Amino acid sequence: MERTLILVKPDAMQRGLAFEVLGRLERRGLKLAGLRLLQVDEAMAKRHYGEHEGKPFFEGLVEYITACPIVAAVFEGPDAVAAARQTMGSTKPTEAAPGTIRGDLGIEIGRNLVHGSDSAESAEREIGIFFEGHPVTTWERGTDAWAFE
Ligand code: IDP
Ligand code: MG
Repeated sequence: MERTLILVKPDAMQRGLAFEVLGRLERRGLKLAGLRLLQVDEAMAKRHYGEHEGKPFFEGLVEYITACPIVAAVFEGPDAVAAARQTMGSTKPTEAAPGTIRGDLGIEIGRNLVHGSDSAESAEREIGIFFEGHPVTTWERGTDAWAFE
């Protein structure tokens, strides 16, 4: 089963939207496999967002993601990466479809509420960063056969 790493970013935390974000992904049918509340430090932020180092928004991005505690979650399911990103909507909230997290709840690209891994490989790398030393649990959900064919 594919896994994806979701972060409830500081703007969503500050706006009281943590469970709104997680709930939409859970209602989609994705299965929660890991959950943490944590403060991201600069080193962790730079490790996670390494691919964006050198871009004009990088420093602001590090400041943003380290601004307050965040929730990190692992969700599991068939096509979990694509399903989560579809539910999140496009990176730029004004281009995200209505009905998506970013399209319904965000306006600015630098305050887009949620992170979701962009591939299964990225997900495994990111789970390694955010769940190092913490359990990620695969479990049988009684309703799995009704969410997953
Ligand atoms: P993604 O989060 O949809 O995968 P990425 O291109 O990987 O989008 O960018 C990572 C994050 O960096 C975005 O979610 C957003 O918070 C921030 N970001 C990307 N582009 C910009 C920008 O042009 N200005 C400000 N922040 C940006
Ligand atoms: Mg990305």
